[in-house]
Amino acid sequence: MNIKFALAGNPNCGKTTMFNALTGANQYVGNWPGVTVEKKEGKVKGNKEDNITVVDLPGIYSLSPYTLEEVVSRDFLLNEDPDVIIDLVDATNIERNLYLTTQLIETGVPVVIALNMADLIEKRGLKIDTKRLSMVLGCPIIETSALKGTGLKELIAEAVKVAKQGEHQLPQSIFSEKIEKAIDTVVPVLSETITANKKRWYAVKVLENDEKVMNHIVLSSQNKTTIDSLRKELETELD
Ligand SMILES: Nc1nc2c(ncn2[C@@H]2O[C@H](COP(=O)(O)OP(=O)(O)OP(=O)(O)O)[C@@H](O)[C@H]2O)c(=O)[nH]1
Ligand SMILES: [Mg+2]
Repeated sequence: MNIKFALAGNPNCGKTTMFNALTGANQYVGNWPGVTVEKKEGKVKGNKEDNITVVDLPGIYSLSPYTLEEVVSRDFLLNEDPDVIIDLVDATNIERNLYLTTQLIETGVPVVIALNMADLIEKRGLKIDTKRLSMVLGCPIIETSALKGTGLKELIAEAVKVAKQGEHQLPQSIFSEKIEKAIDTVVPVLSETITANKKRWYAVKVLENDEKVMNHIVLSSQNKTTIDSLRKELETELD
């Protein structure tokens, strides 16, 4: 089976180290279309059964489209249909890293978390309750050390399993009842060209009046009015 992984995570969490460990010399370096942000793509070595491509996304703190790196990452995740996002989380900086994780989960692309720098956690005598964290976030977590090469086999096996499952759990309802209701109103007016698993993400962005998303979406004047009044209602709720 042809499988595509996207490696995403904060700057300095170990993506390139992981990318090199997964691909060996089997990699190609170029630029993302139209921008001078480096794009690294390679084939996962040692997996004979499947043809796995892995893409090293630029390091980002969020998916808000303010920096070039964020735009590149967001466009890739939404338009190029990776089968799985491998989200590298620096286990020594877990709180800051999980902010991006929640945004990645919301894209509707299945996420497998690589809890990286596990060697440092062990050295410090700490233990992270990955079982509980995995339950809360609704995605598998594998402890890894990209530097020492540990956990990589398990990570690939888990990500392949998720890719082969095809369908997956949609992002859960996480907002207040009122916001969730607004999302439910927006989802059906979104075009059929947006795949079902990504509709929730687009609906949230429509409600946020995200400029890049609004430029992509065609709405009837009636739907525009409905969405405008939903936004106004939510503004008062969030004030
Ligand atoms: N101890 C330890 N160090 C690691 C691990 N993974 C990566 N590092 C180190 O962390 C530093 C950053 O690693 P990179 O792979 O360059 O991180 P990156 O995510 O590609 O960074 P950007 O491309 O800048 O976003 C390097 O010094 C690595 O050697 C790990 O599992 N354990
Ligand atoms: Mg890097």
